Amino acid sequence: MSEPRVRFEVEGLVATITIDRPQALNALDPATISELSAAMDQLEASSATGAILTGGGKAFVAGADLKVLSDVQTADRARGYARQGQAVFGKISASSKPVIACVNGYALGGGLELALACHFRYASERAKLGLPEVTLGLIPGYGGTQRLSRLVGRGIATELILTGERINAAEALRIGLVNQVFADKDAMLAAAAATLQTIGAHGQVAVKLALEALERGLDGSLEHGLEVEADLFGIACSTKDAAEGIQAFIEKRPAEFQGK
Ligand code: DAK
Repeated sequence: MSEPRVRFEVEGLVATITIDRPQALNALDPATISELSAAMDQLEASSATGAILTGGGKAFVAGADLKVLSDVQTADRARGYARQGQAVFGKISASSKPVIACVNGYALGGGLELALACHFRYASERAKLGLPEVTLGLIPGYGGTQRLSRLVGRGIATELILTGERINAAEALRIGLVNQVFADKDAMLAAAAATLQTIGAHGQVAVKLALEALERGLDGSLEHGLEVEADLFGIACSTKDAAEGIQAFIEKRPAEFQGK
């Protein structure tokens, strides 16, 4: 049996998913993508309330596995490969538990697209991010054209996609591609774990509904988004957690949420 390419670990409320194929800078081959899919299923089933997604060794993910892609010669097979990745990345972005990408090094092509599928991103100062597909005669195939432009705006996304240039962590922070930058990987992982602990202490039904509102509401008109938000707000208001949260505020005590 081959070595696992993705590790899934849980400590307290926080799961860590590590893409661990350092000899190929964690490039995404079909086996890695399917292990990533299984790790997301483990996250949903686990007691963890959120996950860190990071890379083993010096890279986050240096892209789709170009050695595998070099064998994908027909449009149909390429499309199948794209759909496999898109399905797993979609699973991450639609996850009911927050996933923070911790970008510890190269996040190129499919690697940046993977980080974009996460709910938000932290970076270490060593991070290098870019979508170099056009330099290979390709275009992003795992959602990069769509998710990057929705996150940083069409103009900046177009420039990054058409030039294929890599940007550093400071520039990624400036354009809003990552939320925070840390001196090194350990500091980044500790901060991400602390963020997930903070989120994990809140009412988990509310966290799930907020993620759902963001996921379902942002893709259409503002009117559509507001309708989605109102529907989910209605559900949140009728939970025991909401009753407890409001009562705890009135009684000036910490809330004891039960996730119901
Ligand atoms: N695929 C396969 N192997 C890779 C790889 C990749 N993306 N990136 C690195 N490696 C391997 C290298 O081949 C090398 O293996 P050996 O030669 O030692 O066997 C090992 O990892 C270490 O890499 P380097 O020796 O090159 O390390 P350096 O530190 O010198 O350079 C680098 C790091 C990240 C600058 C360099 O490795 C590099 O330029 N890597 C390629 C980056 C890249 O262009 N990535 C692809 C982006 S395009 C699609 C779906 C998605 C996509 C396309 C189509 N369809 C559904 C059809 C997405 C495409 C992309 O991701």
